Amino acid sequence: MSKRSIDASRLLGRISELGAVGRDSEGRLVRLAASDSEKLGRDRFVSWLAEAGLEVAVDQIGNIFGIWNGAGAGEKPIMIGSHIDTVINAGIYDGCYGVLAGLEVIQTLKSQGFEPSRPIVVAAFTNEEGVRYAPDMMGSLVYSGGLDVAAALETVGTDGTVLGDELARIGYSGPHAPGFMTPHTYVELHIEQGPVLEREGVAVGAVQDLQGISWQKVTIDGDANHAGTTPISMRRDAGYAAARVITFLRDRAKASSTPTVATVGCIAFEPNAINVIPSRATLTVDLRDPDEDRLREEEAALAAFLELLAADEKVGISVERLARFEPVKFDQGIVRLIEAAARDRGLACKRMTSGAGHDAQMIARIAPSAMIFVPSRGGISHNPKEFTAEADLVAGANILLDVVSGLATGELRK
Ligand code: HGY
Ligand code: MN
Ligand code: MN
Repeated sequence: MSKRSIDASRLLGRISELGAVGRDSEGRLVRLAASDSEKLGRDRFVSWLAEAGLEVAVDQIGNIFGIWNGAGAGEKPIMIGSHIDTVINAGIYDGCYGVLAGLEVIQTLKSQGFEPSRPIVVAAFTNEEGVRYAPDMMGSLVYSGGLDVAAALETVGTDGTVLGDELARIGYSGPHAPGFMTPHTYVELHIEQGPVLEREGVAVGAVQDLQGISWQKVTIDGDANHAGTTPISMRRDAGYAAARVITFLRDRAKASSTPTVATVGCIAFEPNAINVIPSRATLTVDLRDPDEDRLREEEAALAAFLELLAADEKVGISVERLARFEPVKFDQGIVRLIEAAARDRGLACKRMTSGAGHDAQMIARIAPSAMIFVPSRGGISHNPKEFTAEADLVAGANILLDVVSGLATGELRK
């Protein structure tokens, strides 16, 4: 029997169509969680769900679900999906590819008269990126019971807005309680966002685990003073202290023999004037490692360094925890299904660890979960240059199609 295949032009057309939604005045893709531009993306996705004849459900944290009840109504659903919120000046594939491929898989199966033994649901989780409201993967974290929905809705964003107010304002404060459907299984298709698959010429990644994530906000308080008249020895320079934090983190990560990564993605000075020694610096620290003990070591090393730095530079330093997720192992059975599906299609497949955070790491708390990766050109992501070749996008969606239909009927060997 010839292999089913998704409708490539419908999927590719929707990826580029959604990629055009929510661009700012400079043409950058910026669909931050619960913003007006994200609402445009949400509305477009919901219109496609309705076109596909799916039941649309929205929960209290704004997670959107397209539900195909089919024959197995009442059974735990197979859930597929990702997110459609983006970072600032994003590429068009991160998250959106997995959501749209999930919808495409359902539409393909429906159109071919496939009778699933259980409902199949496509999900778009709220605030996966965490750029406007921390932590990231918030919608799936709440859905899986890792964060109380009321607390999440009270989150104050980097712009001073409150998430719950924004979701209500854009019309996505839904009635369903997060977790209202416990998935039978969850499979997330995503671009790799790293260099491995392309470098090794492998078409499919069977993601078996995901590294730990630690987000902190560091505030350094010194004294504003005159840039011209203040001797170096008399300075309490918050800006210089912040620079020492950045170089400390890079030097440690570079010297490490493990895959530890450290990033300072945001930094701000006060009063931020060319001739005033900064009185305050605020910066964010993103630490990641696949090994929990190593991640703890890195957090402890940073804390010890900040103590020394405060004394050395005569500044005050405070730290606020923004997110902390331990490494996650995915379901080996689903990983084997992904490998079997790749093998059956003659595609090379490699087991991998995910460097990026994903909704799958949260849904793994309530259901067997795993991920499928496809190659990213140059390993680039969170950047408008993010790109995956059409053939790879279609191949990944067909692997998702095979895994889902296998899970829905038990066809695929584990
Ligand atoms: O931070 C991450 O890894 C994801 O893009 N939210
Ligand atoms: Mn993503
Ligand atoms: Mn991302």
